[in-house]
Amino acid sequence: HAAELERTFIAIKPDGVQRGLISEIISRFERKGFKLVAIKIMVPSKEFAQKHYHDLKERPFFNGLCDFLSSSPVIAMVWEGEGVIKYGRKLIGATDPQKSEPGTIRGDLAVVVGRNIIHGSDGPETAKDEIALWFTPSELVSYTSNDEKWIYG
Ligand code: DGT
Ligand code: DGI
Repeated sequence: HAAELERTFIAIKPDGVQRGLISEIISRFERKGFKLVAIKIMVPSKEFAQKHYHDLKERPFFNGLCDFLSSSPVIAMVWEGEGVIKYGRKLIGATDPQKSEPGTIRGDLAVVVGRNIIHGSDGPETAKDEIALWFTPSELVSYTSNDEKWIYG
């Protein structure tokens, strides 16, 4: 059984990188059984951040949010696996860390909504758009991992 080719965009935001949480966050996706198919570190420009968050452009915190995302390095990733879009959001937890359950990334590692350390696509359409915004097709690496038969049976 080959894993369905579902992919999601995950970013560790400047606060997560600066706080030394890169390996902690990657571990949680890795140990679950999801597969990393693209990764890079970059400082997005403000214009790029505005594109990423275009859905929020009417919100009062849009400008501060885009300034923040472009203020320091971000780890951009694509993760693959069955149900990874929806379950990735579950691993991440609620947008507001005050409301995220313990055991989730934001619940365990963040305190306020403006510094919630991680982004994850919220559905199949945004996953497709965000992957296309952050990565070129050749940066996405398709491969079989040895564990797959033990993860999927
Ligand atoms: P910073 O340091 O860039 O995070 O800036 P802050 O801490 O002043 O606030 P930020 O960036 O989260 O939000 C920018 C502005 O938007 C800030 O003046 C407060 C306002 N704001 C944030 N969230 C909300 C909200 O949910 N409703 C309203 N009405 N205003 C909000
Ligand atoms: O997909 P999420 O990151 O969970 O949530 P979202 O797409 O609704 O919002 C994107 C980011 O915007 C979120 O990670 C943090 C920020 N944000 C959302 N709601 C608020 C907010 N920031 C502030 N300051 N106030 C908010 O109410």
